[in-house]
Amino acid sequence: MPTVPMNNLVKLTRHDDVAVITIDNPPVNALSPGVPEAVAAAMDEMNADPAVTAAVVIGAGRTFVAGADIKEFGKMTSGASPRRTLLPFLLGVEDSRKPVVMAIHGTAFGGGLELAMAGHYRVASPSAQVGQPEVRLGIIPGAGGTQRLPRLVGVPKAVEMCAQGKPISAPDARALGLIDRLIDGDLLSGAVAFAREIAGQPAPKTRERREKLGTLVENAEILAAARDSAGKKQRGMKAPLAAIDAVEAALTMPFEEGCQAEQKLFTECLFSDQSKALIHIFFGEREVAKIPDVPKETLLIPVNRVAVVGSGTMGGGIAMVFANAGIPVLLKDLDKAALDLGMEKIRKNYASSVQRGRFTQGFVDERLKLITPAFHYHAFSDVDMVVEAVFEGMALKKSVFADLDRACKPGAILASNTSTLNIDEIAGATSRPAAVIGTHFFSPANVMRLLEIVRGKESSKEVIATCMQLSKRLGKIGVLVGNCRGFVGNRMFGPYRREAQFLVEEGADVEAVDQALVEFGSAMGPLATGDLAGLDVGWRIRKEYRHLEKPGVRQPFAEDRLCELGRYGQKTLRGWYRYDENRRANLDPEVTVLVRNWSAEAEIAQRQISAEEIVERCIYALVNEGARILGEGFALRAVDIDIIYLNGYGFPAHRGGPMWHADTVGLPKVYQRICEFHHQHGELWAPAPLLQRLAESGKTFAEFDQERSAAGLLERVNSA
Ligand code: 3H9
Repeated sequence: MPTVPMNNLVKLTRHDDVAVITIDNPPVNALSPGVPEAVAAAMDEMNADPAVTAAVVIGAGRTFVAGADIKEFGKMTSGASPRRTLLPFLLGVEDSRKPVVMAIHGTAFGGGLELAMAGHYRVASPSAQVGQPEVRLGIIPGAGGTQRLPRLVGVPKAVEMCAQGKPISAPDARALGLIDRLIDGDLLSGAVAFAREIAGQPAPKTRERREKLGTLVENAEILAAARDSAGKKQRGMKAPLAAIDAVEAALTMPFEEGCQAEQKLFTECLFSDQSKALIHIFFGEREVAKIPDVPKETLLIPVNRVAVVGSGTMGGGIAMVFANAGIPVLLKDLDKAALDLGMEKIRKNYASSVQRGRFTQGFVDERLKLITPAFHYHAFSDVDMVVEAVFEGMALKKSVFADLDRACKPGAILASNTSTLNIDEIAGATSRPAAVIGTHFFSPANVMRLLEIVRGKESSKEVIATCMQLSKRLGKIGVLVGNCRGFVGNRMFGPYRREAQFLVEEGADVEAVDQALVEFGSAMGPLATGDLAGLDVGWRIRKEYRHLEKPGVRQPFAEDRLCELGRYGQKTLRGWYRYDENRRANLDPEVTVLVRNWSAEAEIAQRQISAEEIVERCIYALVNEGARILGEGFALRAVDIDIIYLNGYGFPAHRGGPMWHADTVGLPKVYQRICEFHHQHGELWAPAPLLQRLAESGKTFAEFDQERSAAGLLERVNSA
């Protein structure tokens, strides 16, 4: 079996009469520069070799080709490298005189699936996945995917896959005709055997097939429904609509023209701010896992059994998160009544997941078996980790941690779900502060992807590394943050919601404030969010910390006053809005009158406020506090803040997070507006020193991250 390396990324091997072309570009065999060229050269060589009857293309390592090289896109849009098109390369593959079998394991995503579809046959391991996830990067398939996929699976499925970006399993792809055969066992031998079976037969070219396409009229309803759904579910995003337009082109144009139409749409998307933002998020989600002083090799603590203290909404949700990941969990509360209530809520939650088709009844039954109620700490002696989720109060948390210190085995991780309290003070209640860490889940814990991992002064590297790794196992995205009040997410959320209240107190309508932020792309407006979370939560915290407020500095009052009237939000069916029994929000004219009266008493001048100002006031409040947090070292990188806001606070992904958004607007402009707000509204708007420094030196937050990372200046996050 002679092997000829085409270059260091691709090799050609002969298995008797079958040529095997192996792409070896770790970690995911992306189509980086050099790969297409070498595959094309290998293809020429095997076509010229009379002893070869067919070829197999396969990926080395853990996957087939997971797509084009995403790193190249940034270089192309910044002009650092020329734009490369893969179309001619794929036409060449399809025009091979000898049949080409694509052998898929792991993932054939994006350009990977486009390559596979240019082959004449596709075989796959049953565990493989295929998809066109480009819309998640703000682009569309750009190498003929929108033209070849509908030819293989029909327009309805192609539209769904290209516009929503969700992958499908190999067995589903087999059922759709996208995969020709599933191969159990060794993929390469199965693919070579398959190649021998089809050798000598006419090789079908995907681009020449039309039998599944149908006509524009036949597909009109599907296309209209897809556009409608994209408008609602991917609100504000351009790529899904472009993907639908491109698939439509497959119906109205010959293949080559369809590809040109796709290219045009692809390029428009690639050069858009949305795509730059989403690519920033793609790399950001991987970057946050990298903690400079906690190397990859750090020993992990095995977590096979856990306990959760407190069976309220958060505790119950956290228990479900562990159970969903297959980890047995003890759920502790003070007495049977509290636990029964907690377990009942968990059952209800699961039942509604079954109803919505998210889980099967069988899955839920298994998960429920993993949750064991407990009344005493003595059941905790063999757990590897405890997450405390009791009521938010320092005295109570300290007493729980003192109990945990007595009950848990040495080496167990003691985590607190506190959202505001000082993790070092909590750790001080134990004899093992190195084992103590914050794991701040977001509500509802079983749904929200974010996990803020709060590093205490003494949290050990093993405990940090384990929690970061555990977040993945739990289906969460873990971001390490420093120990300051509110940590990163909630510390920024304070000024954001403060501004929303100020705006209403200055004359903006409640609905106008929420609507402006929804138009900006947020999942929900800030006032409606307050109603959902419960206005009383912030009210209680503000009462506790009132002594810390600086005299003479303006504070919002509207929510405190609403709470005084018993308007806590959705839970009392009254808050900023009035709610019906199905918790549907309606405007409440009473609130408008109340706020107008309170503002008159406080002598706050009323004025018309534009949607633009509403967005600037709320979003720049986030940016300014984010810059302060970054400057103080409580977040490692600006991108960490972006990832927190996207996954925990419904910030629109296509704007890349608050810090990236500020970069996109331009820091000098953001800084100037903040200075104006400072002048108009006082000290709360004092610009963060880091923001001022970057704006004045013409730098961005992204450059700040890059420069510090390159200079090895990323340090551990601070602990107050
Ligand atoms: C496209 O194909 C457009 C086409 O239409 C052609 C147009 C002309 N490029 O996620 P992981 C890196 S667009 C470069 O942790 P996992 C990643 O950054 C593309 N790098 O592993 C990470 O680096 P690091 C369409 C990539 O096992 C490392 O690989 N394709 C790429 O959890 C490991 O990644 C996609 O959108 C890439 N394409 O998941 C697929 N992919 O170690 C995107 C990954 O330095 N990729 N890296 O942090 C994925 O969804 C996942 O990476 C995958 C593996 C499921 C493949």
